[in-house]
Amino acid sequence: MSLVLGLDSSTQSLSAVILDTEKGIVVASHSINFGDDLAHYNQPHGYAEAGVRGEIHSNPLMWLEALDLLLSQLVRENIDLSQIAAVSGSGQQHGSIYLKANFNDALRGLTAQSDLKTQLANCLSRLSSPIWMDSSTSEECAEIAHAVGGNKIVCSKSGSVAVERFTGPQIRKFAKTDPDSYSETGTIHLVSSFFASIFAGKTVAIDHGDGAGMNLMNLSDLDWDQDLLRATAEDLGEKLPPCAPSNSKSGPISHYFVEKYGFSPTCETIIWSGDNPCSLIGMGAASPGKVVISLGTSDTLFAAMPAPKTDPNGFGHVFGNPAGGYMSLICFKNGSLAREAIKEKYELNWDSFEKDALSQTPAGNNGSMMLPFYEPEITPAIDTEGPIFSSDHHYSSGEAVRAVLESQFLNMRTHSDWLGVSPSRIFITGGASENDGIAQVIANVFGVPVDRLDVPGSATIGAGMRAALGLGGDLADLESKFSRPKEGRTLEPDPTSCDTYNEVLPKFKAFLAEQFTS
Ligand code: XUL
Repeated sequence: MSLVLGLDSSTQSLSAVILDTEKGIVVASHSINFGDDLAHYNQPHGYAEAGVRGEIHSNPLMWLEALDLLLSQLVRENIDLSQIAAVSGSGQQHGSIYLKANFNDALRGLTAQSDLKTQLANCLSRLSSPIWMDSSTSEECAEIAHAVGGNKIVCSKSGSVAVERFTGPQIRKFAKTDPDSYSETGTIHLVSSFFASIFAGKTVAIDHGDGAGMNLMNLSDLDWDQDLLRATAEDLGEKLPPCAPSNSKSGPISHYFVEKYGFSPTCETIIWSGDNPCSLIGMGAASPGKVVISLGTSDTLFAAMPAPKTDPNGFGHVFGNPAGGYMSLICFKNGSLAREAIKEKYELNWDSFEKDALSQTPAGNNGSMMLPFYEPEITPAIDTEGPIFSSDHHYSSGEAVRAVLESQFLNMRTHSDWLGVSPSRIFITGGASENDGIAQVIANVFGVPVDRLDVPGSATIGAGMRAALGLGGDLADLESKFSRPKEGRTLEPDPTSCDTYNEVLPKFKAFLAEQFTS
């Protein structure tokens, strides 16, 4: 059998691809959009902004219902799941699910006569899951850092300073604000290890890629750090699954999926990883040398690293590379959030965003800039009331579109300097990467050619490739089949625009710095 299934549970959707690893083709792909397909959860973008301190949570039952819906739709489309040899997946990073001690028994006792949501609802010790967009834990970050002797130590141990969206500070806040439910919690899972456990029918490990996004794992031995555990919450070590390499097998698929959807009982499950680590694999960037920009709900810039190197400014992160070694990652919260806000405000669609708006204005936008921070930004950490424009004249649609894109990528260039890599090409992925106008601004701001992959959804493809790697597949072979740049779609930088951006960069940095001093 040469078929593998890769899933991606992201902020707004749950997606699947089936890869034929011998022929090198994508056999099937399918996606459930939480807002459109599961509108009854009232989370149109996959989360609710409920709290007073910037809390952003999702309903884990919605994720479970999405999984049953996705698989039943694949079966309805006559996709034969019995031919799948292995399954793995990718999850939005940092999000956490809190489960009572009955979770394992409930997984073992699942029956195909009912669904996951109904059978697992009673296992939740916390009804909602904080996700990566939640920025409500500044207090807890400060407490964790103080307890271990400062953020320098948190960073040297875990690869990141204490970060609001990371799972450790989120767990601390839960333990402080709802101690009874915290003590009722038997296991805390990441989105990735939660889904992986459901497929395996038992609690499985957290991989080194996603585990590093918790402020709890020590990068030197890739295991939970006792000081960080103690600084975070009582008895935390007992509530976390073990850490394990990303290609670990977790046994044959749960009988639930065999009986309900026709999977083979010999189908192997491989533990899941985070969406960015999976994307690193999908983009063919697992070995140092390639820089990837992913344009999603958040924008991220990441690259494989031979040895961990931490960001002196505290914004970047070091995660485990699913292929072994490390990866760096910088996350910008206002990615598609900001692009969509401008698109809506000027009543554009993606075509007119590029053709009628962006093309009306020159590189550098005649000096009109903006800080496109519709939500509190994390790189740099700035809690604005909304976007800030450098000029108070009314921005035309062309000026606004150019301002949002230029500022996003100038901000990215500014905050990726510490990596010390001068890429000779940049590989881009994510929904917005299909837009040539956006891709061309990246090529011009960074001054290098920009390539895109032949297949959409690098995290989902990467998850499928990881399923194959877990079965002993060869990374170079898989990359040659699934991580090829799309032919004829390379965008070359325009030298005049590159010169303009080199001149604009110090002005953008000064504009950004003003916000911290005003
Ligand atoms: C990475 C991060 C986001 C999420 C989005 O640190 O917070 O990219 O992984 O799914």
